[in-house]
Amino acid sequence: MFNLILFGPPGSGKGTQSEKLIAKYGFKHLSTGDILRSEIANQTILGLEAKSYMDQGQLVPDAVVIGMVDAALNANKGVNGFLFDGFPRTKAQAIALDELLQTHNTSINLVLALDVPEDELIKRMVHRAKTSGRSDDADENVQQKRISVYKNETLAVAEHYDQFGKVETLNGLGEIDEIFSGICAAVEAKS
Ligand code: B4P
Repeated sequence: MFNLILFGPPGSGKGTQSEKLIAKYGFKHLSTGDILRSEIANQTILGLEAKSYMDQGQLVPDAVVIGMVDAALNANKGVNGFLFDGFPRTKAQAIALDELLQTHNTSINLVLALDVPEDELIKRMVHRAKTSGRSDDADENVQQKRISVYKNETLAVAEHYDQFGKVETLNGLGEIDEIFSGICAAVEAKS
């Protein structure tokens, strides 16, 4: 089993590259952002609570997200590996993920960190807002908030895995296919 975390700031291309990785390697995709958006679309209680955080560019509380991931791991026993996209986003989530994976007798093999400059992140979110209908992409203050949350809370996730030598940083600027080739090389070097 090979478990991969795709890591990076909002708009760095995690979702974009995840789709390509799944098509090539058959990972089970676990995107907390996608699960939360589906809860919002279905107007569940969880979705309504999550929306208030997401619309402000804040993180949804750890306990909510960890519970979702726990449920997804239990519902997908026997897969060849998970691709975690947008999770973990705090050190507490990283520690919880390690513990959950341990109960499934597995662990994280690789954390791939996409490095993209801030001005490009904003450009991509503004562009995505035109087609995604995502309320968290449309507002400049919310975009800035998401980037500052990333710096203050999410960067600690890379530090957490770096102590175990599991982090590879890749340039996330450039052609999507070129970035994908670098990602594949890193995955294959570790598998
Ligand atoms: P996410 O759904 O995880 O989304 P993201 O970080 O904004 O985007 P991603 O990096 O996937 O970018 P994409 O490929 O789409 O999070 C949304 C919100 O959900 C969070 O703010 C938070 O509130 C909540 N949430 C999610 N997980 C959580 C957790 N674990 N804990 C707490 N809260 C959580 O790329 C962006 C755009 O760039 C696209 O339009 C794409 O086409 C374009 N693009 C991609 N690669 C490109 C390239 N190489 N060149 C040019 N454009 C590119």
